[in-house]
Amino acid sequence: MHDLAKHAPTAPDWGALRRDFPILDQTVHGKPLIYLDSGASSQKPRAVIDAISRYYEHDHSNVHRGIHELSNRATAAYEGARERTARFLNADKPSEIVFTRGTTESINLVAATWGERHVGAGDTILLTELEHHANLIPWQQLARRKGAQLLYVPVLGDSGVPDPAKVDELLTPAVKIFAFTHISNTMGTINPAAEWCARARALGVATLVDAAQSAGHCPVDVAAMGCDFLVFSSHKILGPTGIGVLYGREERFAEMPPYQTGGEMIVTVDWHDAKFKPAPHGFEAGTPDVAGAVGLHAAMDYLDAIGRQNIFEHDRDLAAYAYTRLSELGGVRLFGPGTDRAGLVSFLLDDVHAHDVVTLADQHGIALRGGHHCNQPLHRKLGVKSSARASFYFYNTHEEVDRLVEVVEKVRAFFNR
Ligand code: C6P
Repeated sequence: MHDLAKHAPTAPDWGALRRDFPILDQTVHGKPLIYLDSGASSQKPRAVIDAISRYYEHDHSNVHRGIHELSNRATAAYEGARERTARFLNADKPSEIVFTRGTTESINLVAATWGERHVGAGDTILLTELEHHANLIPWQQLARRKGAQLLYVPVLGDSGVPDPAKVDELLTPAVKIFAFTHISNTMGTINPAAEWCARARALGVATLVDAAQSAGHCPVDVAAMGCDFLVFSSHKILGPTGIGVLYGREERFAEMPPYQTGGEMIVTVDWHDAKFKPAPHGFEAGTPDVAGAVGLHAAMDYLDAIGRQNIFEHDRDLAAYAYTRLSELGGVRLFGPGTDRAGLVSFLLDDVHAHDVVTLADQHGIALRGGHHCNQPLHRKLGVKSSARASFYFYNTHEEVDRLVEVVEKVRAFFNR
């Protein structure tokens, strides 16, 4: 299926790594905090927090504008983060990395520029039923503007696996772009990104991979994957909020008109016309989030020092354990693949609203997410309004999963009184 199941060479000291996260050392409602909501946003290690403080204490200025020392330092820090991101993704060049506000803005940028230019009336945009609203609504809006059609690879019920036969059927030369999530934020499905990109490429179809749930949790190599675009958010990979990444293959960026216009993205400006810079700066109008880039750089260094393959194995192991333990309780409906899943588990208790599960878990210090997780059509297809989700990172432990299972049992007992 996917190519991520290789074995990690050395096991990191997970307990020591956990102590790098100051926020985890606290009680909530009188109970030790158990943070199982990293799919929404990860916590930050001291190395990231310190890198941002250091930048503001010593190096901050605006970038690309000044010739003074601080501006030069800020520019070096910002461009250094771009170079680091290119290495993080194994991109060919730093110029293939554009900084945005996050996954959502990255996808909107591609839909509004590449999509505006390349998608026309009668064309097809192919998505899967797993897509987060961020990888659905921008395409919906584009399709509406252009008179294009949206098609979805259906998922096979609660398994959360996109139907392989339908991928064969729907991925045709009529498709302009196939935009899909690498890891589903509700189901934990790991899609075969390299395989799908190769098939799309052979048909001349562009690809966009939503790596919001994968970039910080497993190796992501755009060269091996063969995608045209790949997007993710810093805040889900230990970095700060407010910054994200758009990887674009050089030749794709070259065929895109500007997105936002204004300062820093121009070569020359006249009263009635302007000439624009190429990527990456041509897609980064205005003052960028320099401190965010510094924090993201530190996060990528931290993750790669642990090894993303190690993290992948760790999170998968926890999710598999949680899935098994929860499935042993009666009356729990579990979503997503039974095996071969990423580090999150969504579930529902018979006759108990997900919000009640999450609220009661919170009383025990456990942070879960409850709701539709920005996957409303998917939940509707499953015949439910919402689900509860536990999402794991390398700072979580088996003991925390045991505690979650105990609390879910308590919730069930409470509602069955
Ligand atoms: N999912 C979750 O709890 P932003 O908000 O731009 O950083 O990321 C959007 C996004 C896009 N794609 C996927 C697969 C995602 O999981 C997310 C964010 C969070 O599941 C918040 S809804």
